[in-house]
Amino acid sequence: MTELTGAQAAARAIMAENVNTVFTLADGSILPILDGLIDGGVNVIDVRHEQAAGNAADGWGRATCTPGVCLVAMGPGLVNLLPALAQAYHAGSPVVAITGAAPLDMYEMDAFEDIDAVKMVESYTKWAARCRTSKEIARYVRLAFSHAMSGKKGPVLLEIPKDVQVGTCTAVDCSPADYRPSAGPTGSPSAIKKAVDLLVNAERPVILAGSGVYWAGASKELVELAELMKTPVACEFLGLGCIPQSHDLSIGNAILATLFLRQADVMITVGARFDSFLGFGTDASTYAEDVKVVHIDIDPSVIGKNRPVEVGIHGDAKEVLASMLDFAKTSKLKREDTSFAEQVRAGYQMISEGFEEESDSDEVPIRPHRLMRELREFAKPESMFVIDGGDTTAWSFLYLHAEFPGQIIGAQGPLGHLGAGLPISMAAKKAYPERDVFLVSGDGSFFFNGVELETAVRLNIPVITVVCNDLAWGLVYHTRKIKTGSEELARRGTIINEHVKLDQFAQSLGAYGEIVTKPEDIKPALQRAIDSGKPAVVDVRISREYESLLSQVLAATPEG
Ligand SMILES: Cc1ncc(C[n+]2csc(CCOP(=O)(O)OP(=O)(O)O)c2C)c(N)n1
Ligand SMILES: [Mg+2]
Repeated sequence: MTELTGAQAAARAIMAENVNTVFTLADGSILPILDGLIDGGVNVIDVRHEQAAGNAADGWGRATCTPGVCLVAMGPGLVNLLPALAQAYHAGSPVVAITGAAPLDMYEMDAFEDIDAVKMVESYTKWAARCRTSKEIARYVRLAFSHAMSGKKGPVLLEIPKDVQVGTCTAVDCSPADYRPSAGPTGSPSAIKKAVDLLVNAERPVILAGSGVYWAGASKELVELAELMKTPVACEFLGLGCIPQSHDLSIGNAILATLFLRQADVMITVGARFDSFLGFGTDASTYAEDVKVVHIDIDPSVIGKNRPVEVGIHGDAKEVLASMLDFAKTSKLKREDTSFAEQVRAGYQMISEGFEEESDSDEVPIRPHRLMRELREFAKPESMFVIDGGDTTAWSFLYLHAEFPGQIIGAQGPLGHLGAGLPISMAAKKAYPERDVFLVSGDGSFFFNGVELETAVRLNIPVITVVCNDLAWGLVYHTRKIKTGSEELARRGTIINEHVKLDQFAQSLGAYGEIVTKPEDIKPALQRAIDSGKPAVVDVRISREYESLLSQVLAATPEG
């Protein structure tokens, strides 16, 4: 048997998970593991802030549906990681975070930089543990990956004290197939039958597909079921693109689709939570009072949580949708009536055309609608978009289209935490180097992690950042303006220094940078950014005149 250090055993167990890229901000407390990974040929992306390491690991998880790994310094490094763990936790993204700790015999002795890591991350991880002996390390690493990937995915933390890393053990190699289930829960057959019966007998059915469809890789089953049952599909978060937006049965983003949800008599909600974006499932302006809801989710705790359901199915979206299809096909059940689907799609197209008209503007400063359209027209079919910001997110979801799963990643996810855009884009570009990856970011959001351009330049990760620059925390500004009618009040705490030049900021870090002020210059500037072969920032100056739909919705809520 081969004798190894604990750190080498950790590296081997991580590599056994097919991890080829990790994100880190290192110190001595984790360097032995990093050494093991580097010696094993793993790509190490070393960033400028631990939050970015965590956000990038989350981005890797979201872009690839495989675990994103980050290693951060003990104590203060882990403190900086916390927002990224919270973000990944809400997004259900599989992040395996590893940190060091003071030697075990200094435990609770006020060792320098030592904190109670497990306790600190408890609320924002699915699982967190300290590994106490070198021989247990590989087992703990496997446990960490299993927890991150099982059921509803999410972040985990493994703390490995330095003496445990440098101690020795013997190698016991396993592959994930040895310790992970090959499929998720399938859902109860009687519930599946009930769900299909409801769907087939519905007059106005709608499917609401959330991130759970994406995580389960269930896009094919979703589209097939929708086609068999002539049922329109609205998507939210990572569900977007699980049915191509150009498909005749797509009615786009769930938030816009609320207009159509109201007409539904049966709603199949799969892999989505009835949270505030979905009016908690009860909002009278969004849902008919007597709509029958089938709720399918990998997390049984969300079923029936905010609204009663007709049928609740605990299961993996792919397994359940496949079983629904099987049952429908073997029982020769399908819907023939296409009239509701056609009517709803026509309504969706009419709304979309309205937005297109609004983007037909030569105004300077550039109208945000126009910027979004230019960007959509410029991008290639396989390009990916990562979106970060307030109004910027709202405009992006209106104008950018997802034709495949994961084409648009909303960096904030359900937590709404701004600033993860650049690290997530870097991870997406590392995962798909052949694709153009555009970060579409608000100016405010870009500032949180903009310094990671240094990482992108140093490690040659040519992400193209398009800053929708209104020199403001635009969403906060607009919401206040709508609420108070006062420009003076709206400006309080929301305006950014007009001397800011993000082209120069980018250039100072070795990236390509340009400022664009006229709409006709957007596409040529994007082309120059790509041709530079470098990470790039195209700082597009947009008008602050226009209120996004999101600001209007928020202004009507008490918390807005
Ligand atoms: C980390 C974090 N801090 C604050 C907020 C509150 N917030 C939501 S939207 C927004 C403004 C975003 O400004 P910007 O990125 O410039 O995008 P814009 O709305 O101008 O398009 C703020 C501050 C948040 N969601 N996350
Ligand atoms: Mg802004």
